[in-house]
Amino acid sequence: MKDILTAPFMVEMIRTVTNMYAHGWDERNGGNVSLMLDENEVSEYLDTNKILREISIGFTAPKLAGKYFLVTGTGKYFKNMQYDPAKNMGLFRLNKNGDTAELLWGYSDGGRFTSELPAHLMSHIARLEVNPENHVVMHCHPANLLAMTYVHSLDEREFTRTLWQMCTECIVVFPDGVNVLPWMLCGTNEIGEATAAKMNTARLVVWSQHGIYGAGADLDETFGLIETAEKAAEIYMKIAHLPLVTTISDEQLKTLAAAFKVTYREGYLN
Ligand code: 2HA
Ligand code: ZN
Repeated sequence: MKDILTAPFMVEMIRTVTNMYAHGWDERNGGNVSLMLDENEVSEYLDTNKILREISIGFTAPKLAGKYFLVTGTGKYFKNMQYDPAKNMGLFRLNKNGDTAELLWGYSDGGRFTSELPAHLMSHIARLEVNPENHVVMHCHPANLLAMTYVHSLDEREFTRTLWQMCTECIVVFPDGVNVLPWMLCGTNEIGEATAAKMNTARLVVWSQHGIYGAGADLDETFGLIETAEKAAEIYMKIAHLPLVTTISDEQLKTLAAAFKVTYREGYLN
């Protein structure tokens, strides 16, 4: 068996959460990431018959039965991930019933997966229906997106239009827009179900006064989605209190969508 710490998926995961921390998106134990893996990727590094522990997930996800996931740990700090990956993350397979995590590696101090596992796995299911290549769900607390949920309408069309108007490339990066949940209690199956329902129509879901969820084919794409939305929110927070003299018009947004051949969210432009 090869050393799992040299696996490309492991190296990329550690680099990504370290970078998320460096961006200020993941204070203390804030944020969580899940990466779906193929059995043949995992079996180069781990004996997939050697289950270390079984951990109930508290709901059932039969559509993900038998799937492998690398998931950040509950209460763990992204700041520390690179120094002790086996303590701060775990790799598990969901059992045949889709209700138990079969731990194959990690959570070495007796820990377990993020408290937001319902939102992660339910979002994986929702995104896989739209894009069979989806592998990543990412949650974090970027300051400007969060700030925006205190001063901007939470209407999804309005929220999306504002972000599209803040940087020219936003409509190209997230033509599907940003969906928005009102404040809800985190760490529950209810917020997981609500997030997954929002993931049917967009890869970004804002949790008002809390943070954001992103989904994508790989870690780079998902990071880039959140990074772009957060940059737009930063521009908004810099200008929202100033007189608006110029913006990107709906005609210009349509020109961008046509030039970059993206299908923008229906009905979101006038
Ligand atoms: O504690 O971000 O939403 C990690 C979180 C919970
Ligand atoms: Zn959070």
